[in-house]
Amino acid sequence: MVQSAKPTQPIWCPGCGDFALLACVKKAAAELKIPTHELVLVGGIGCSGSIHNFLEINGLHALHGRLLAQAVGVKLANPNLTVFAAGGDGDGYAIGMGHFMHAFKKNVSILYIVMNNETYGLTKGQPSPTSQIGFEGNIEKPFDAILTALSIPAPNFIARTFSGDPKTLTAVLKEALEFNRAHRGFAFIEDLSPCVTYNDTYKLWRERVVDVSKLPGYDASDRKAMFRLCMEAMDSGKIPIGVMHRPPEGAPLDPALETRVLPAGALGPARADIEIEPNRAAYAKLLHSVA
Ligand SMILES: Cc1ncc(C[n+]2csc(CCOP(=O)(O)OP(=O)(O)O)c2C)c(N)n1
Ligand code: SF4
Ligand SMILES: [Mg+2]
Repeated sequence: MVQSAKPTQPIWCPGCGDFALLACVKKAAAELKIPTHELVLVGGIGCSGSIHNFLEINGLHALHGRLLAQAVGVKLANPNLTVFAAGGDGDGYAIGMGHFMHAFKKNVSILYIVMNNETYGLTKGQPSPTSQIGFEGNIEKPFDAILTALSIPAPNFIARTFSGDPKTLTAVLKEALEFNRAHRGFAFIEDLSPCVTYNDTYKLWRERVVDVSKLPGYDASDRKAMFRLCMEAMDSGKIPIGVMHRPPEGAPLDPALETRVLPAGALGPARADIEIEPNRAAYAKLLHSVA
């Protein structure tokens, strides 16, 4: 159900990494001066997915793993809105994996944020697709969302951030939102957001994160080189963070989906004139076509 509500107090555990992301989203939207009524956040199911309740924003609570389909629908209905989808690693990389892959291909100008804590926090700490071997009996190697995103050849914005570094997180959020607002396509940010109750990774991640932009050979427009750079960092026990892909400025791009399916300058179906009288002939034609 869509709500444009007054924010409530977060119900997260004290110290949860999601608090940092919440604060940075507020800061990024405020610094970009995006009017509140133009912001929509579609939340997944999980601790992370309740984030829209704590923001002054139009919010929609999606089904588990289905938030991207709903966020894409919102954007196509009204392309002038700034649309976020936000949820957890379980939501996005387990039940929602099919939608995850296709979102990159579709290339709609929305920002998808995954708060990755390597566990199902809300349901009390079971292993998720990103859990390390040995966590709660997990015997599978963790999935890496950045490598998967880099392997899909579409002109998306791709980044990983860490809730322990709010300055960079805010800067990356602002860049992603500006990318969306210029109708340049899909933006994905995986935020490393520790679950202090069931999988407290703050210390470990602080020791292991490495800023990719400081590595020799960094070029965010070169997918192949970035894939190698990330793999090499991971092989040496590091977790690469930073902007992993941004299409080169001014390069010919596959246009974002909303600019391909809607006429130029269209307000979108949500703002179309649906008055009966001026549209009577069009409605009659439509009714005949389905009779
Ligand atoms: C269709 C469906 N299957 C399973 C669940 C149970 N469930 C609720 S949240 C969740 C996973 C939460 O983990 P994650 O998405 O990583 O979010 P977090 O709580 O860690 O932020 C699951 C399996 C559900 N609500 N709906
Ligand atoms: S259970 Fe974990 S993810 Fe959920 S609010 Fe608490 S610390 Fe955050
Ligand atoms: Mg999780």
